[in-house]
Parts: sequence; structure tokens; C-alpha cells
Amino acid sequence: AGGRRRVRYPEPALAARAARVLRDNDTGAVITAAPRLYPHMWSWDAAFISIGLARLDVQRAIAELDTLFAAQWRNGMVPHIVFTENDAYFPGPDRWGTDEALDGPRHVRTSGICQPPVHAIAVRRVLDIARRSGPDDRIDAERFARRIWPKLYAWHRWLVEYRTPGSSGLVAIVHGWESGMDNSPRWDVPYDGVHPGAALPPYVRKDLRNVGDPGERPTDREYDRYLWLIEEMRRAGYDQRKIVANSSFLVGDVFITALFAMSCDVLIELGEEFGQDTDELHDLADWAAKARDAVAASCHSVSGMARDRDLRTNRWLDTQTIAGFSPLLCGGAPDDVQLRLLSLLDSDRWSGHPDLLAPVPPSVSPMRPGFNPRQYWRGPQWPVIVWLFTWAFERRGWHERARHLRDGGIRLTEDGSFGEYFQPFTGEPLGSTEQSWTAAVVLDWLC
Ligand code: 2M8
Repeated sequence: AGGRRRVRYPEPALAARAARVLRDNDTGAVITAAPRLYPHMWSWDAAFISIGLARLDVQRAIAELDTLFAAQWRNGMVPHIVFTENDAYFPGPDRWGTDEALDGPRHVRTSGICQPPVHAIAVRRVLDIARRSGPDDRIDAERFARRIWPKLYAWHRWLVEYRTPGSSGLVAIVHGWESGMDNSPRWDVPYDGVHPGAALPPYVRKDLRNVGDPGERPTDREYDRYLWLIEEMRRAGYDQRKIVANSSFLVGDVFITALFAMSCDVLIELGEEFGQDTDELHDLADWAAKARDAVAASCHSVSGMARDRDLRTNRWLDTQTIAGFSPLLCGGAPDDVQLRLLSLLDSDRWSGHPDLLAPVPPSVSPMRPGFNPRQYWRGPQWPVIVWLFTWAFERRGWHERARHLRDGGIRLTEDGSFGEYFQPFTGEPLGSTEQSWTAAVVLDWLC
């Protein structure tokens, strides 16, 4: 920033630093999402972390996913946070108050919502890496894939049974945190319909202590809404049917729906390989097809961009963000729409913007009014999102595109800070540094 030269680690040194971050963030029980800002296990972070870990120690990668799935709720939900003893993060387990929830796990404390279903993708990647790393790792990873499959299936079934309400076919979220893109402008309109009541218990944010500038994090007004939704869920006793019926936030999330379709595909492949029940494989094929159709049906007739849907007001949400490219991840959109999206992605509105330090898509287009290059999910580039695009493009056979994005991802992260997110023009790391999932995806790119 400010004309200062950015450090550029050569690839072997960068990989060594990334490995070091994962080791340093290991409490012995879990790898925390970040050392100070996020001292617990997060659901989708753990999936990406396991992919990075597989490059270092397959056993440790397996243990991480086992720990997450040991906290799976009895109805199938994989919780968004598995809490450690650390109390430096708010809201912690007491505020969530899930201990009394009927479906909650008994031996571990968790939050009461979920996060994007990328876990099957992680299992697939860990397995592929283990197979290349040696016979012992291969045997362990195959046993693991067989053992975790029914849990993954139950998690996917939960998303269909409880979280695919109405006719849009989109997987719905009941809190912006479930999207993983907490304060994305995607959620501004639905959050306008969330009115924190006088009964919102007072609270003190802890996140602002751990970032350079409060402007990198969501606002207090946004936090009041985040906390109010928790209050509503607590009152509903974390009964999913009640929450989906009554919560003041219910949105069909197109990005999660695309990830869900891809994860179902992966789960089918694994299930076929390991001889899982054909009825369950049929379910997965059916869910994947419906999810893809829902993503395709959401595309705007002019821009081609996929859209979320506010299920409380039954309106499409036209805000253009990185999530608009969801059909490029999972496929299924008509060819002309796909071509439009690819050229938009390459254009100066997105990855081709002339002032970007690294040619990878930011969370919001720099051309969009309201774009904020420093604020969290409102503009910065996120290495983990770039990784998802590289993975999906590789799978779709777009090797050249995948390689280009991967090179951009390295350009973004080669300063060795392992920032949580980056200022797109200067490459300044923002939010936390030594963020585990950033280190993990860099390791995967480098190996
Ligand atoms: C961020 O979210 C948490 C709440 O879940 C927070 O801001 O306190 C998001 O970037 C989310 O996607 C991520 O999983 C989490 C941990 O890295 O941090």
C-alpha cells in the first residue's frame, strides 16, 4: 500500500510459511480458523483446512473432518461453529444457547446455524491427495471416505428436507452468516426486513479488537441484526420448521445451491466407488439436478447473472456480486448465458479491471456503486473463493482458465501474510492475518 513494495515469496518459501500457519493454529484438538479473530472451528473453513492439511499430514486432515462431523446435529445439520474453550470470540456458546436444543449434539457446544456444504468436495480432495502420497495414506483415506459418506448424505438430506422450502428450488438460509459472505450487499434488502426488538439482550463485540481498522468489519447496525436473528432462533428452540416458517430472514442462496449441486455430484462418485445404497445415490442425483435447475432459473434475462431470492417477499435480489457467477461453478445454464457470464467475468467489470493487483474476481465488482475495497464481503478479494472457482473450472475441463486463476491467487497471496481478504488494488491484507483457510488453499495451489 501507499507505494510500499509488497514482499513476494518464491513458491517453496510460501508453501513453507503456509504449512507453518496451519501448524501454529493447531490447538491440538482443532485448527482454529484464525489465531485471534476466530479461535474456534468453523464448518466451511474446516473443509478447506483439511485440503491444505492433506498436503502435510493425511491423518491430521482426516481428524479435522472427523472432529467437525462429531458435532453434527442429530437431524443432520453440520453446525457453523464448533466451539473450543477460548472465550475471545463473540457470540460464544452461551449467547447461542443451543445446549437445550433437541437436535443438538451432546458432548460439544456449537452454534445453531450452518454454512455452505463444501465438505464432500474436501473429502474428495483429501482422498485424491492421499492416493498419491502412499499406500498407508490411501488405505486410511479410503476407510475414512467410506465411514464419513453416510454423514455427508445425512447433511445433504437435511438441506433438502428443511432448507429447500417453496418452489424456487434454491437452498435457503436463515442468517447471512450461513452464506459465509456475512455482510455481502446480497443481503442488504432482506436485512432491511429484520427489525431488532427491544428485547435484544445487550452485547459487546469482540471482533473489532482484532482488526487494524473497524471499517474492515461489518457495522454495529449489521451486528444488531445478526444478533437479533439468533434471538429469534433461540426462542424457537432451534426447531428448524419453526425457524423456516417464522424467522424474519429467509433467502434462497444461489451460491450455496451451486455448491450443493457440485457436492452432490462428488458424493455420487464416492458413493458409487464405495458401494453405497442405490436409493441414496438416486436421491443425490435428483437433488443435484433440481439444484442446477434452480441456479439456471435464477439468471437475469439481460446480464445472465444468477440471483438470490428473498423468500419472505418472493422477490429476486438483483444485487450483482461474485455469487452471480454461480452457474459457472455448477454448470447447467444455457450456453448463451454461460458465454455471457464468462465474458463478464473477464471484463473490466470483474477480473479484467485494469487496476487489480491480481486478476481474480473481487467479492463485488469495482464498478458497482457501493463497492468498498476494504470492507469484508463488500469488495475485497477472498483467496478461498478464488480456490472454489479454480476447483470448479478444473472439474469442468477449463484447464487454462483454472491455471490463470490459480496464478492470480498466488499473486494475491505471495506476500506470505495469509490475509483473510485483500484490498484488490494494493494487495493489502485485511481482517485477520495467518487465516487458516488462506494458508490451506495456497498449499493446495502450490503442491
Ligand atoms: C466470517 O464469519 C464469522 C461469522 O461466522 C464472523 O465474521 O465472525 C466469514 O468470512 C465466514 O465465511 C467464515 O467462515 C468465518 C471464519 O473464517 O469468518
